Amino acid sequence: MNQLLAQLEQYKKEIETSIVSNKEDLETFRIKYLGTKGLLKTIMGEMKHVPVDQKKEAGQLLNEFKVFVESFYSELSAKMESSESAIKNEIDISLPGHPLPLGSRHPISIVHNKIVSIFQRLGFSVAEGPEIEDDWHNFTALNLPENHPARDMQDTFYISQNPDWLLRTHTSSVQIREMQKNDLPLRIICPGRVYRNETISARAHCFFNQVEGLYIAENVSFADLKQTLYFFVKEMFGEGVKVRFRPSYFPFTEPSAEMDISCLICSGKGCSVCKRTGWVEILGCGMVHPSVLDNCGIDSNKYTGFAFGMGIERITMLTYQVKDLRLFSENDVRFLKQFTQA
Ligand code: 2NL
Repeated sequence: MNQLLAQLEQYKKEIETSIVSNKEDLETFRIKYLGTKGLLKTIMGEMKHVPVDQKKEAGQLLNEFKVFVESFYSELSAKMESSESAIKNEIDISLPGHPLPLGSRHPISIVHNKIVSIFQRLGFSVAEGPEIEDDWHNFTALNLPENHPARDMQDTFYISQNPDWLLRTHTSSVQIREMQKNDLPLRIICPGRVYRNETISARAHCFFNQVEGLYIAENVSFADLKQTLYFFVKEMFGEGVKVRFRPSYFPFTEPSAEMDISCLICSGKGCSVCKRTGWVEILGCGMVHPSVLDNCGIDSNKYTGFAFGMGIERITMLTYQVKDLRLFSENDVRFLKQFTQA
């Protein structure tokens, strides 16, 4: 019986390694193994020499072998059929496929992702909120007085059905909502689209993207603000870039500052991008005004915080030397396909 088993194993190996590459080979295979004088018939004939007490077991083995040979043959012929029909239809299956045209990421998204990942490494989480806001979250809570020009119809898009509703003019309104949750310390960045009623030009648009940041805890100082923004600039623009702070004014911060970096184009020598000053402004920042904290139910005697805000379009224009911000919203693929994730 072991002898029979070994014999069958050897035949199996032989069958499995047989080369069948065309119709003639296939027919030769069939005759050799399955034909009327083929191997299968021959070894089936051997059954009569098997002693009676072993017939059952031998029969089983031979039957398994038969099933193996037959299914091997039908697989081979099926394969042959499909490649035959491919040839008939003149499909050259060895040719490479048609390339799929791939899109590319929008430059604003590339820069947005980079800014977000830098602040995430410093422990900031991303917060989002509504683009349609009420007057309180967008202006009042931020210490913007009743007669402030930003509140003017000229500068802000109001929703005509309800004079209390408007399109947010900054993502500070998201930070106000986060502060109201009163879960301190708070360390967030708020990226998103904002709207202002500006005449569209190479430098201004009625919608653009912003990233604002906010850190509130006990003993947060202006030194923390500077260190955070130094880190951001080094990661965003590289080690060689210089930074300076200038005093400024915002109703929602005190003290307030604007941050400049040395011009990326002329490295400070003076060119048209930096208007020959060697510096370009990239963001506004400051210590959160105590009234803003109080407006959100945060004890301004216990907590302090810093905040900053920057325009993503502006950073993107500096990074890629884009001269006209309208290109970002025109969806011209000739422009868009030039940007690769750095
Ligand atoms: C700019 C100036 C700034 C803030 C944004 C802020 C937010 C809250 C409280 C206090 Cl909730 N401040 N945001 C602070 C200073 C400057 O943005 O020129 N952005 C493009």
